[in-house]
Amino acid sequence: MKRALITGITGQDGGYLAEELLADGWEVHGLLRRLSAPNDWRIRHLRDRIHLHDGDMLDPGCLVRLLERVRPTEVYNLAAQSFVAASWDQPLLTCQVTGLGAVRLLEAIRQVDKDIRYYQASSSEMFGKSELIPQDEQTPFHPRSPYAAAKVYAHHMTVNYRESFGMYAVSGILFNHESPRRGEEFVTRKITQCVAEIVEGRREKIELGNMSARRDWGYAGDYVKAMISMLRQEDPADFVVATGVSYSVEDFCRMAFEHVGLDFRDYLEINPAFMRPADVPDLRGDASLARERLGWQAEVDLAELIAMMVDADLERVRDA
Ligand code: NAP
Ligand code: F7E
Repeated sequence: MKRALITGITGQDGGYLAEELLADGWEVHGLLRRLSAPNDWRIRHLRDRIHLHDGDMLDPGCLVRLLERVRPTEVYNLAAQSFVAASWDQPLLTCQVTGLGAVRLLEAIRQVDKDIRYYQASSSEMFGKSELIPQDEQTPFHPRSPYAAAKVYAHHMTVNYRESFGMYAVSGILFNHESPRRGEEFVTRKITQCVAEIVEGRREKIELGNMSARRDWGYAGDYVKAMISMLRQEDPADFVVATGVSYSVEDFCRMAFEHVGLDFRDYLEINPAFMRPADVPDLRGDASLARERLGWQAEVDLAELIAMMVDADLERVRDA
């Protein structure tokens, strides 16, 4: 039976991954944590095609019961406190969900059925202050935030469960990937949403922090395909997933404003409140291994991604 369980199904990547698996004939289950108000806007269009189960990455018992009930062949662990900036204010929560959450799930798999294939959502943030550019699977980690440190822990534990217990457990070291479904607190979506509001006369300026940070931004819809492919190999291995091209936050901002015929310098205000205690200066991935072994490569470039995001935000603001 082709049956997958996704944690973090309500997040940006969860919906795209569920769509891909459904299109390939898989039965899709998702872990949904209880909130005081529903947060399912990214998967509402899939609600009658997927199976949702209440639970939380903080609760080991519910993870065991969930695996026993669903009996998946593949588990994608996307659940995390994933906002780097928030991780300095909530370092222990971030460690509990983003770091230990992965180990709770690995333990549950070890207990219920060691043949379940496990995907861990590792992150380019693990390279942090690395001076080696571009980064690949061999580049040493230098995490620069509680979030990144928690991801490094989860990453190493995934490798350990693979090497110690012979489990098919792999990590995708994914560089930044964005989409119209990106959370509004992340810089790309914050910019595209502000552009749309400025165009529609609902806002006068945009406040940002570090404009010089460079990121390798791809499209989330492309990246979930690499996740699936990583779980379908003969032998388990970790892969970097990236476009291989980096741009600064300022570049992103300029291109987003240019898409609607505006000059970002007329609207930008630097606000130190958006600076981080420590930032990651330059991330650019070398995804050669993924290209060779998975046949994967990014399809959408930054200009296309920005157009997609600004246009979607314009539509949303106009409809609001
Ligand atoms: P996201 O939009 O922030 O989604 C995170 C998901 O985790 C949400 O579904 C959230 O549920 C869930 N979650 C948080 N705490 C939980 C808990 N205690 N129990 C159960 N679920 C919980 O993240 P994303 O952008 O889709 O990224 C997916 C994964 O890839 C994350 O692990 C992220 O750290 C990692 N990653 C992302 C990128 C990127 O650029 N997007 C790059 C590398 C790695 P709610 O909806 O209820 O909050
Ligand atoms: O910041 C700078 C900020 O929050 C990017 C997560 O998905 O990708 C994401 O982490 C850069 C940083 O993403 C603002 O200082 C400037 O240098 O969009 P971000 P992130 O920190 O790269 C990785 C791969 C993950 O794994 C994470 O889960 O932009 N920046 N001004 C700003 N950032 C924000 N959020 N807001 C600003 O106003």
